[in-house]
Amino acid sequence: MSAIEENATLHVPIVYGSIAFWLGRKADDMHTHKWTLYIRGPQHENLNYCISKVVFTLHPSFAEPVRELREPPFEVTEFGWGEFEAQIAIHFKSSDDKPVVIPHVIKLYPGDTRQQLTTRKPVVNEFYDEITFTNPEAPLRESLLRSRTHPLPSVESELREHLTSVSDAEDVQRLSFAQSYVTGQLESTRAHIARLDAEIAQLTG
Ligand code: SLL
Repeated sequence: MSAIEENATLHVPIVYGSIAFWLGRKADDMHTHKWTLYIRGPQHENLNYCISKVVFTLHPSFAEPVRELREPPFEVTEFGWGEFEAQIAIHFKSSDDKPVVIPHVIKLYPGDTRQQLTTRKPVVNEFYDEITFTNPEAPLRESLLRSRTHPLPSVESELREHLTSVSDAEDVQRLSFAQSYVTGQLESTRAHIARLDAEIAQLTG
């Protein structure tokens, strides 16, 4: 084992958030929205190689507000009427890593108040983050290192169609495509200017 591996800091990218559907005509006073609070892999990959359980704490107005999930999908779906701040506690498959607690506001309404409520477009309030493991124990370290080179199984969830895959690779591809488009446009504009300059020179010369 190399010295670098012994002192390894390993990062696991995660995405957490909430997605809320307005119920429209099916809404009543206590149930205006159906929402889901979740933590997931950025590309919907299964995170159970490092996460042992996720504990979601909801507003006390919900029956049994503390919900514990030991298997993915790590999500809780409820019907409700109000926005509130929930807690997501992530527990890890290692004895020395303390749970990470993330507060998260379940948003039901679009930020832009001029936007009409619609049952078609859910309100997604989602964040990308990274869990850092410093010198993880051998079994966890091995699974973390393995996850870098071996594709992880993915998790099926009804929400998948509404939640995009978040990946650096896609961003890099999009940016390099944009860059080559801009370069192409610059070149053709330069050529156009050169042609016009030549025409002007002919007409005036
Ligand atoms: C508010 N801070 O006062 C918020 C609290 C609580 C939302 C929102 C319960 C639903 C149910 C529910 O939606 N609670 O009891 O079925 O506006």
